[in-house]
Amino acid sequence: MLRALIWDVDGTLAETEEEGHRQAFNQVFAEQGLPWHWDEARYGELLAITGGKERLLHAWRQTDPAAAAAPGAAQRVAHLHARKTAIYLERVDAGAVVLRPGVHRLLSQARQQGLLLAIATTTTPANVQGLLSATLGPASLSWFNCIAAGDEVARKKPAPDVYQRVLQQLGLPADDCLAIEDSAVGAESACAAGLAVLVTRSRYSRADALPPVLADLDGLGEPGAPARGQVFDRPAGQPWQGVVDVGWLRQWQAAATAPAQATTGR
Ligand code: XBP
Ligand code: MG
Repeated sequence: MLRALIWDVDGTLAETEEEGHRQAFNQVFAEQGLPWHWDEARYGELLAITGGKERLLHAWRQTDPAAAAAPGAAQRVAHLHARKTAIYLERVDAGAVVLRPGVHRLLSQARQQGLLLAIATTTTPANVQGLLSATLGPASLSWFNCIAAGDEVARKKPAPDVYQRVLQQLGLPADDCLAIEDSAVGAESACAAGLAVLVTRSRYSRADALPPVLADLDGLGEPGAPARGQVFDRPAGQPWQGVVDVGWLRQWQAAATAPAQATTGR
């Protein structure tokens, strides 16, 4: 029985990577006089590394391995990242990042129907608070029974840690929950925690090769602008077009968890 929706943040609630994070990284590099600029293609590659600090260090190692291994490199990364977070939050506060279509609708409907809500993300906790406050109002933080973010867990996505932490805090088995993700690394993390996953692909994840998921859509859809993709509530999967609502999620979840009736994969 579906009792909780567990939401990813970056790419799922909003197109934060392009509208917020990439711009913020590049602004820090310019402010600090660093000869780095991440264009969309480069940033798309770097998104394989989850977590902004980890992404920075990875890119630094690629361009200047000796400097990235020198004493003080970790502090330098932390300093750059702290400034990047401040810039990101300024952008979010200024309204540069908006929720993806259907997100507000589905969150509201899930609350009305008594589902629990949670967040499982690799981004910094302040970024989650800033995004929710700017887009849904500060009271929306209380809609979520659990928010697990950033360095709270030892291993970031695609490891299952952040989802396992949410399940533990909700006190629910994976079969009672559904994860909503946008990317392969996110879906791998949720799958590894035993969750069925709805993927709503984002700008940077359109070509991702996904693990077996419950649904692979291009969004949640809104009336007049349906989502499109495939639903795997039966072994072969089927094309699907529509507006994702709690009724569909319950139906897909039930099929996925029904013994010997369907699989959650392709
Ligand atoms: C995607 C990420 C994040 C952001 C940057 O997270 O990998 O690291 O790109 O955030 P999600 P920080 O799990 O929400 O898709 O710089 O704060 O780490
Ligand atoms: Mg994501």
